[in-house]
Amino acid sequence: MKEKSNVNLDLKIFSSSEFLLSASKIEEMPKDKGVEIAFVGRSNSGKSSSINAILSRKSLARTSKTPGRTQLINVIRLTEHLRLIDLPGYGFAKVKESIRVGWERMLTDYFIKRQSLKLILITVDIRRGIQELDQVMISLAEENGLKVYIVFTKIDKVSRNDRDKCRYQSLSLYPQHSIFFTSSIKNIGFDEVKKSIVTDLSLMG
Ligand SMILES: Nc1nc2c(ncn2[C@@H]2O[C@H](COP(=O)(O)OP(=O)(O)OP(=O)(O)O)[C@@H](O)[C@H]2O)c(=O)[nH]1
Ligand SMILES: [Mg+2]
Repeated sequence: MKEKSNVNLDLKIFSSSEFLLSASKIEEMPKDKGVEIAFVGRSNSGKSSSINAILSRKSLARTSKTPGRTQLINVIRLTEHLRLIDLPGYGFAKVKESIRVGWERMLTDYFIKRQSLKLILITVDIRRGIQELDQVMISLAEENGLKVYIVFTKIDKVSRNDRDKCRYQSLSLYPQHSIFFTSSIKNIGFDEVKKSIVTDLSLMG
């Protein structure tokens, strides 16, 4: 069992945030205390944009049109006990094999070893749906006792029908996990994400 942590909780936790550091490996991260919430997902799936939307910041987490931009673990501090983590994306084909394997190993290591990690938000570009690597990550999270949110991004790009297809895919694969439909461009869906985070953190004690 991962240890419990004290976090003072309401929606105000999202109102003041600061960029803490970028780490190239887990050893460079802050002390493994308190609670971490990590954003994982394919390159370009909208992790950094989702973090900015949740924090109502324009560019605290750096976004990019070039997939694979976030190559470091970016750590954002919300409170003394609570951090958001912007992880490098996986599945970017154009990255050198050796680098890609290194990142994937680092992600695996982080999931397994990090005591403060309690919740992961998997961002899924709604135009792509949940793919094999996403499923690998979700399984890894489950095996390590982490709570999982499936966050579909870029819903401004698809019809309601396409959105429903993803809902069914998600419900049939993962009926146990919460799903969210978001657009950072139109600022849709993030209030629900924030409320769930607050509720789940409260339940963790
Ligand atoms: N239309 C639309 N575009 C979005 C949305 N969210 C992100 N994008 C765009 O998608 C691209 C990638 O967004 P990022 O937030 O940088 O994605 P990321 O997952 O952090 O990418 P990496 O760090 O490279 O893994 C950028 O061009 C964003 O502007 C959205 O809700 N709607
Ligand atoms: Mg990013």
